Amino acid sequence: MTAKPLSILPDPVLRQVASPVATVTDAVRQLMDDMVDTMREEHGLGLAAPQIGLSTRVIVMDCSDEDDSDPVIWKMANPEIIDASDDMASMEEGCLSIPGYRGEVTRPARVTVRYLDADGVQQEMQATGLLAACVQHEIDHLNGRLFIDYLSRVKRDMIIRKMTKEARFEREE
Ligand code: GNR
Ligand code: NI
Repeated sequence: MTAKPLSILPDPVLRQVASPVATVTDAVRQLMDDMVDTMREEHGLGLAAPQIGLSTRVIVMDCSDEDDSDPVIWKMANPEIIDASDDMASMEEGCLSIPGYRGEVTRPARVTVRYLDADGVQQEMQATGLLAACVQHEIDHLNGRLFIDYLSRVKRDMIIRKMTKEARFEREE
């Protein structure tokens, strides 16, 4: 059990475009497991590697589709959205890297994602509902994008300003 410390806005790692995984090695599997531990400790529905300071294209999720009865742990390397519905859905989102803030985000209601699983085997998943919002939120992290980028400029700038002030305060303490 190795939960890692979270990267918090305005940490620049959250704004970098993460690099693809070349091969799913034991080190990548170890990273996936550490991310699951971190996600659970922080009570998140998902986590992307940049959130623990690593600019690499790995995500994990602990959420299910509306029609899935039992929760599923997803571990993905190099996830890619290969299809998205035209119809959109709105959901109140939060982010472990932006603690204390939430906002309504509108995204495609259904997506198809291609990824490598923990064995390095290429898979495709179809997601709707919370899982669809979650996987898009995590893939955004790999592209340096955060849920606040979907809010109005006023809201986004307010959150960035407050989080930047808080970070400065914590450094000076
Ligand atoms: O815990 C989380 N909740 C959440 C709610 C709606 C849409 C996406 C998410 S993901 C988030 C955890 C997180 O920050 N993942 O990057
Ligand atoms: Ni997040």
